[in-house]
Amino acid sequence: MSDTAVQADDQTDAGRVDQFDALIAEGLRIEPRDWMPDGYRATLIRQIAQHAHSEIIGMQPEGNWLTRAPSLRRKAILLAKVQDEAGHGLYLYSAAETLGADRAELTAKLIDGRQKYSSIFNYPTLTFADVGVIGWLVDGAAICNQVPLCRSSYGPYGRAMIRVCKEESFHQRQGYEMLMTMMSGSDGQRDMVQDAVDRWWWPALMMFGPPDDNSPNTAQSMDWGIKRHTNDELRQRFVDMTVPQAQALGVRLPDPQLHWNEDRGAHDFGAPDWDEFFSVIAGYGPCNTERIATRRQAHEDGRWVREAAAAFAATHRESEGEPA
Ligand code: FAQ
Repeated sequence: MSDTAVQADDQTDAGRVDQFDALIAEGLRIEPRDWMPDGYRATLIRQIAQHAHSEIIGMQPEGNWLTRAPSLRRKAILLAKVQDEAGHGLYLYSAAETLGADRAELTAKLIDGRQKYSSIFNYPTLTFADVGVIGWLVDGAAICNQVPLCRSSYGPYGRAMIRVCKEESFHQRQGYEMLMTMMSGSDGQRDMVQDAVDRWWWPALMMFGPPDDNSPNTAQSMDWGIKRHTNDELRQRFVDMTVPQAQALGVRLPDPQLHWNEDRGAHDFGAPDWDEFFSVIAGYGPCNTERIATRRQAHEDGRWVREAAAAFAATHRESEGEPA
């Protein structure tokens, strides 16, 4: 138990709150055994669980192309990337467990539709160019969002994010490199890339969440140091980062309002279709039903593995003389 937690045992509620607030104000980390307000714990469990579910469901759109990758090299890269996403999900479920969440319960909430996962993974991957565009735009947006989360006030979450972000950077580069290759290929390949960019651009902007004036959680999450920037700030950062990359690639971003604003020193850009966003997160996107059905089936198919592992662990404990 940390010193802070030991001290917290002897304190009044007001004293605990003051101590928690002081840690946050000083930019120090909250650790699992430290006292924390119920709302802080619940917010973290919500965000970390949603994030973990996103990584796991996020394996599906690209996983669909593993058997159809155009070369052994592309297949090996994609396999490694999809496996990395599984690893990210597992770190994140572990981080949620440090807050007292039960992993089996989180999975049950995902497959029953009681917890969300990122809207982006409810769109289909129609061609292999989508794999490159997911790496470039989706992993690019994930990096923009997640690098500041490395400084999140909750220790296990921030530390998990450091490794996740390193791997996401590799993912983003492999996507960009694949698109560079396709853009230097045939007209048909260039058209495939442009078509994929046209379909993924707006959903990528939606990954940052609703606009700040319609984001119920942002203000409190920023006060608690869980989030370090608002949704709109990060969306702006992503657009500014991506425009020169699109120019280097030779693709057009599908937004007639997109232009450099000299006064702001940033790009102006159009608004995503927020009705579409809210419909997708309510369960009505193009692939929501399919994604959850696939996850539920995988969970059922893995039941015997979980049962066998639990039985083996119990036998092992018994043979070691530990209570089962
Ligand atoms: N999709 O008040 P806010 C990845 C929900 S990982 C679905 O603004 P908040 C890696 C939100 O939960 C991608 N739901 O909420 C990869 C809240 O729900 P409630 C995932 C969304 O939490 C790449 C409600 O709307 N990344 O891509 C979305 O302050 C390639 C109100 O919103 C993370 O999860 C959305 N886009 O801010 C994997 C990062 N946006 O209250 C495979 C961590 C909002 O009804 C392949 N999360 N909602 O339960 C965050 O930074 C934040 O949670 C936000 C939302 C920014 C996503």
